[in-house]
Amino acid sequence: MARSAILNVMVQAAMKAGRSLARDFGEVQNLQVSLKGPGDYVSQADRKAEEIIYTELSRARPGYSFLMEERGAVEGEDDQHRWIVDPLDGTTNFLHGLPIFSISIALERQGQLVAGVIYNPAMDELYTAERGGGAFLNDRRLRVAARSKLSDAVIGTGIPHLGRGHHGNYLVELRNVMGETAGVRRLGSAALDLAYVAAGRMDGFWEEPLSPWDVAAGILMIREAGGFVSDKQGGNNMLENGTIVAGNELIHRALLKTLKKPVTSR
Ligand code: 2AM
Ligand code: CA
Repeated sequence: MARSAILNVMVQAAMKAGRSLARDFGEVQNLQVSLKGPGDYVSQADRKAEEIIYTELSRARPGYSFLMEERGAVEGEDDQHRWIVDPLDGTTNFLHGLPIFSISIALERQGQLVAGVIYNPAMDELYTAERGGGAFLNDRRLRVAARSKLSDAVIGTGIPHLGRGHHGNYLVELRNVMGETAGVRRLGSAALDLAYVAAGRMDGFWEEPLSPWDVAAGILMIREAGGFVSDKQGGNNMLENGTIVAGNELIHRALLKTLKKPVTSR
């Protein structure tokens, strides 16, 4: 599989930051982190990874703009290009020694997503996609799952937690989805969830509220794997309104419909 120069830059940045995260994750797992400061330790790991990505990307493409989870928006001279970066998606998992976390890097050109990388350093799984060039897990071409019925589908989601999201509304959605599907999974890294939908490991996904860096690379990944992604209204404003629904064409449509239902009695 031949990668473009720009995708290679993104892969190098993700792998380098991934090595740093993997080292820090080892410390968390070995309980070297004092009980008092695991949160601080993880924030440091997060910031270190972001610094590596920022340095690598700005060295390779000086002037491109950034939107990063920790640093926020950094305007470059080149406003046609913007990196959208989450240096550690799945922070809670990382903190708890659960090896389900990822680095997500997307590139926008004139407002359009053109390249994406999602890397899970704990499993050494590298997902890449380029607009028009398909999506890959390491060297293997990806295709979304072909299941056509919601009743056969495994659907990923994110459950809102303390201080975040509308818990009552979410429970109505969950109740409806759990009643119509083969199972619901909650992994804790939205970027990785979307990569799993692209890889056909899960048939669909929905979550809110999410930030642009959680989903930018995953949106391209799924579309390049032949899948469908929209916001909860069925529009294309996932980065703006923070809602996302994904799957193959049929599952995506069915999921959108199920999420709009009022509470069912069953
Ligand atoms: P994080 O690990 O980078 O915080 C889990 O359901 C998903 O939601 C993860 O991708 C997580 O990203 C993201 N998330 C956690 N808190 C969030 C917040 N306050 N706003 C948006 N996304 C959040
Ligand atoms: Ca995130």
